[in-house]
Amino acid sequence: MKTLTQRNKKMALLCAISFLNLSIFALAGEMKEADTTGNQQNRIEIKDFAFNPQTVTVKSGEKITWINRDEEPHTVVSVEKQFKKSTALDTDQEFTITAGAPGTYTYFCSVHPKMTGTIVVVKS
Ligand SMILES: [Cu+2]
Repeated sequence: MKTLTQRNKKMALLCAISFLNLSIFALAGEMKEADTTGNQQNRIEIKDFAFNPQTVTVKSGEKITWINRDEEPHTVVSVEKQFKKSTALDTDQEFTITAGAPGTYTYFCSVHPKMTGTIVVVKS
């Protein structure tokens, strides 16, 4: 009878520990997920001489990041001079801006002017 009680106590302890572990895992998972969605929302990939996605909608004050996945250098230049032009981006190099006032803005690559994209900024 004594051994059985001890065993029960041990089981209860084990249960408590695994429950605690699960909660920590769940919490860490949620935080990680929130992080990645926040970052990837406003990411524009430059690939095969095109901006992907070509149009992004962001809230005023949010960041937008371009990353060059081509072997060729590309730039990001605002037609309306909404933001300072990027340097020539090498492969895997990133360029980040912060969206300003609401409006529709177009940009292009000064090396390949046929490459264009649009940023729609809405109120935050
Ligand atoms: Cu280009």
